[in-house]
Amino acid sequence: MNILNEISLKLQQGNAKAVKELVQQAIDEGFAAEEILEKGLMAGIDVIGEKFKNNEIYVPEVLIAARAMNAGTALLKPLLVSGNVKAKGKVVLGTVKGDLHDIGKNLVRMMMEGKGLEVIDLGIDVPCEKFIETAIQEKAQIIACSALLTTTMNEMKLIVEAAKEAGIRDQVKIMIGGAPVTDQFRKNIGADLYAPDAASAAEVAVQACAN
Ligand code: B1M
Repeated sequence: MNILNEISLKLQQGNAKAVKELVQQAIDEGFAAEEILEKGLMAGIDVIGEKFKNNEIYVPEVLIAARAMNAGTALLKPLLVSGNVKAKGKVVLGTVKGDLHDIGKNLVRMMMEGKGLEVIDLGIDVPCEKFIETAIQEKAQIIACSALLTTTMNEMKLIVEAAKEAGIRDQVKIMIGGAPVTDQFRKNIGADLYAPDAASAAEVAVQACAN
């Protein structure tokens, strides 16, 4: 079996130790970090998501798979984040209130840092006020919000409104992303930037900070 398929399979089995070993082996064999991420780790977690949706597995299994995913991404981090890059802007990043999903957000952080942006990561379940307060204190150019649930993505609209109320709407760009989020949703809520994945999130953020 191809090593990337093996990574995907071990991740689905929640075997963090094997995932770590296989990811290291794939790195040593010369696979690109992006390929290991996409075709190994992400392929595996997508199968988990599908099974979860169909009630074939439950939260504990998903959590164990998420732990294995994190073990794999930790090894990829130094390869995805290149050093020696000068900071080009400041981003306040977090997963919105009510939402505990952080694997995608962590990838966004990795990629943004890799492009030289300074990222203040507020973590998960971040209330709207915290995003605004931190953006003001830190004079950030971008508030970047991640949401994985259709029930929590509406928090993003509240963040746009809160930025208006706080009088910082013209000083900070609001960027949104996460599996259920689309560019149409961005337009609907009046946010500025949308990116479908972590790599483009970093590119879009760098561009926005340069403007
Ligand atoms: Co949850 N969960 N989960 N879950 N979970 C999903 C999201 C779900 C789609 C599964 C399913 O039904 N198929 C479903 C959501 C349905 C919906 O709303 N439409 C779901 C559900 C229902 C739930 C619970 C409600 C289940 C329950 O308790 N009954 C519950 C909610 C808890 C809460 O948040 N309040 C729950 C819990 C969990 C765990 C805690 C067990 C665990 C999270 C662990 C963790 O994150 N530390 C978990 C997981 C792992 C998943 C799946 C399987 C995987 C998510 C993931 O990490 N994907 C997920 C199914 C799936 O997505 N296939 C599912 C990999 C990650 C790299 O992708 O986060 O999409 P993603 O990030 C992408 C892009 O979206 C983008 O970049 C990344 C790729 O480069 N991106 C951005 C992300 N943020 C961005 C921000 C940007 C730009 C791009 O700009 C700022």
